Amino acid sequence: MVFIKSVNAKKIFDSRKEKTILITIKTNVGVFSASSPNGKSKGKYEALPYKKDLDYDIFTIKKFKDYFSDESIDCFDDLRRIEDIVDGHLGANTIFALESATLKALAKEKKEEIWQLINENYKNKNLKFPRLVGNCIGGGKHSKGKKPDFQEFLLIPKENSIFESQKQNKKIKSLLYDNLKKIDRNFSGKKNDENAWMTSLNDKSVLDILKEIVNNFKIDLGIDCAASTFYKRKKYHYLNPSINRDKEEQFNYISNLLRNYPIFYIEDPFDENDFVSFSRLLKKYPNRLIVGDDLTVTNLNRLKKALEMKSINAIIIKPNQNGFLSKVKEVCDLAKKNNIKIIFSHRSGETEETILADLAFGFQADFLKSGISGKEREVKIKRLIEIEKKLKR
Ligand code: 2PG
Ligand code: MG
Repeated sequence: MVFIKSVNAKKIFDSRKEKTILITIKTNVGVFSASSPNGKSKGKYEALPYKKDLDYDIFTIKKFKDYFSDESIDCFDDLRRIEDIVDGHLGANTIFALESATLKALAKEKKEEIWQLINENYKNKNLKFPRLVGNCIGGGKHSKGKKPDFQEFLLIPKENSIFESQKQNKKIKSLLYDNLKKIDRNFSGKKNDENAWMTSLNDKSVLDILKEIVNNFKIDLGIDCAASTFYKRKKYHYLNPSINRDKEEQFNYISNLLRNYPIFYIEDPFDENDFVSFSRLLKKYPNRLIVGDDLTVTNLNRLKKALEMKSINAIIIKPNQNGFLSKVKEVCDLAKKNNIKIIFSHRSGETEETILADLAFGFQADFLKSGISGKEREVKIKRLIEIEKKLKR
């Protein structure tokens, strides 16, 4: 049983040097901290990170100290007791960090790993590891200058272990450095918010390079278009000023890309309100992963709508898009019941928090999207490798 005796909160900086929250709780089993990341290409329907702002949440959470200490937490579902106290008073980043710190305390008290707390039924089952999804080249809101319109070009290794998958992703990422150097006259070796290469090439030229990679390595290819970030006034505004696509033109453009390139995974190809275009695409390409992120924002009602409309066959789970881990669980459960693949994901502004790996494994996600390099991304992958090693022993 865990009792929270006191709670403290402070500002720390994420990988983009933006402020975020770190929460520290004192409990009967020790002191535990956890932090939350920050997104940049945020979905319109995400929960707000803070009730008013970060300072307000830091001030407010301390006031709940005496209420927390009345509650005992003995299993994952008991997190609801904390949620009942903070609901309506704090933002999603604050709640996620608080619940994460509480899970760390509970793991310690039970002498278990965090992932083992998530679903008791998984304990004796044949557990699978998520496949890595690593951002190798980036554009959109995460990059600067002349750049691809799409936000992320993703490598998804087919290796059998996380260790080998990460090795593969690193190898290909450094190979891409050489390729970009040859092809992109403006390439200077700079990295973007998620430590992916910044290039002045356009989307198709990047895909041409990656097509070769897919031919030569055991790897699948993905893209995150983050299309809501450039959809305004009923048009998709591409960086080339002569290209503005309306809904139908965007649908045809994306369809052609899927026809001409070996794209296994495509995230947010359309605006976050356009469930219809998503479902048209899924109908046309049922064997590709049509992934909702800004569309579904780790929200049960948005997922229900996507299911009704048959818009997606895969969903991004970002715990801080929601905040409440009990609700994250509901979203995962409903997705699984409907054969929707689950991708746990980092944010573009990350901290050195590793709990994402435990959550991904605990919820038996199909994929973990956590970049390729940069310490904030690598600690999560290393944590997954650690779990892998422990289970093999
Ligand atoms: C995304 C994410 C993470 P952000 O769109 O999938 O890669 O970006 O955290 O900026 O929302
Ligand atoms: Mg996304």
